Amino acid sequence: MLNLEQVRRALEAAGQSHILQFWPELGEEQRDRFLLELSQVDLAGLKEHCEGAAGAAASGSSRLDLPLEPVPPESIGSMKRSDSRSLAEWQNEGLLQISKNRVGVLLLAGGQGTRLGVQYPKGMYNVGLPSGKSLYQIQAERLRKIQELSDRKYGSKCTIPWYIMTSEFTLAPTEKFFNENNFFGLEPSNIIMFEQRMIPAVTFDGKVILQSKGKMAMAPDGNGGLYQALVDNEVLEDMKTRGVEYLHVYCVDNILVKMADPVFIGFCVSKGADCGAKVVEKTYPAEPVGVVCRVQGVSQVVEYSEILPETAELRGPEGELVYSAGNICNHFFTRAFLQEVAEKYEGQLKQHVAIKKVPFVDSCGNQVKPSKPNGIKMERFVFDVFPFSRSFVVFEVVREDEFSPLKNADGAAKDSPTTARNALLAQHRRWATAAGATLLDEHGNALPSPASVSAGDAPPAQFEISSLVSYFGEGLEDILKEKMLPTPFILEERNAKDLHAQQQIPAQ
Ligand code: UD2
Repeated sequence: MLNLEQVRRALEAAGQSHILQFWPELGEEQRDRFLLELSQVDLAGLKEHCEGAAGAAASGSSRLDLPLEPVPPESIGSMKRSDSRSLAEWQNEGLLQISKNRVGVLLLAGGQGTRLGVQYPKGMYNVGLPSGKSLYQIQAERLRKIQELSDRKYGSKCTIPWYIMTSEFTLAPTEKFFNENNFFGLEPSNIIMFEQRMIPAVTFDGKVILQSKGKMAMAPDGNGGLYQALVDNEVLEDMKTRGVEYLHVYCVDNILVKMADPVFIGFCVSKGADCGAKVVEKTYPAEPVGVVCRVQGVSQVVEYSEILPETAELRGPEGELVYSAGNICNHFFTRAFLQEVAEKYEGQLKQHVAIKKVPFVDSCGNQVKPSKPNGIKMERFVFDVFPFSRSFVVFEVVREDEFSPLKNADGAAKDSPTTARNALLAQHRRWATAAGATLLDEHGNALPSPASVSAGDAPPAQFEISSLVSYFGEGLEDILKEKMLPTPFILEERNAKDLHAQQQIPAQ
């Protein structure tokens, strides 16, 4: 930890002496905490950070005004368009890599979840499923199941390490939650939590904002802070020691996320890709997902906040969106590529500007809650390494099967707890119907088949399948064929066994 004199000098050199303005008023404990915070900040780079942030905000729109091109078809695989033989081959390849302990998953969970408006990490959120499971539990169980499927196919006893990037806001509660829930049945040594860096928010004239008299207004450095965090926390070394060569990186809030998706991993590995992204077809021009495309021949994502509206709105002859490859924050990386990024490119990653309302203490010591944006937060984006890829591929998936993010509180029309819950229940209903089950309402009447229920109809059948029973709808026929099941119903390992046993008894 630095001492006061060292900090004072560094702040002076950075033109940020105001940070210590209230030092004389602070108590012993507050001073210790503040010094620790200041010691953890990159003081040598503070001047550049502040000037850079103010300059970037002053230069106006960050909208990208360059012509985009769609990703070439030869780099695209698709759950909809690729033939079933290829899909089966990719799935086998993915399961094989998993069985050989070459696959890890990495969760981006350092965000503050401001739009959802809860005070705890989003992964702990319970969207109101019949089982009451949190997003973290759903993910953990999918991980357990895909390990089991790989083991069964290849006779292995494999492990998929789960790396979880948190931030100052999310680390402690996430650790506590996993502990309290017995790591959801996973081996604790295979769950590796680490913290990304925090950086100060800055005013439009380039001054660090004080959140209180003894604390700077800090924010995580965006999900692209991953690459610095991998180095800071020796995560790449851990991957190497475990023999992990491929990483599936995903964001916390997609209730349908296919953890370590073998089809996606197998596709990327078969194509010799160092980098890959899953996409869904965008449904409307302003949908808040980035667009995976090429700009001047280089693969990249143009984020929804940075695409020109007129570009997003462009339509082809059939009325389809021209830039329709919607990023769902599900990425594939080889360890070799991540190593190269860490060694050569991390410093070159683009900085993105977010203008926010940041509560602050004014020069007279008054606490202020601003009514209009007053601060600049700089962020890096996880996909900004794509331009450094030598072999970038895209994998298109079906929205109903793989993408339903939780972004907003209930009441919002889209991406809320209700829409996430309904998406999962609708999927499980489709799986049950495909396996030959008939679901009954509370009066014992058969519910209409999902095909005859339009997407907007609510509420869906309360029929939930534990991921420990089925990862992607597989293995259900033996359990559910010709069964009449009352709802609400939760298919768990225990009752699945009973139903399976009934299936084995020949009809009299
Ligand atoms: C992200 C994608 C967007 C689209 C959308 C789909 C980025 C930059 N944008 O937008 O293109 O795919 O998701 O849902 O990826 N996070 C951190 N540290 C941070 C900030 C965020 O770990 O400093 C995590 C966060 O916890 C979440 C993920 O990154 O798991 C995405 O963050 P978000 O929800 O703020 O991203 P969003 O919806 O703007």
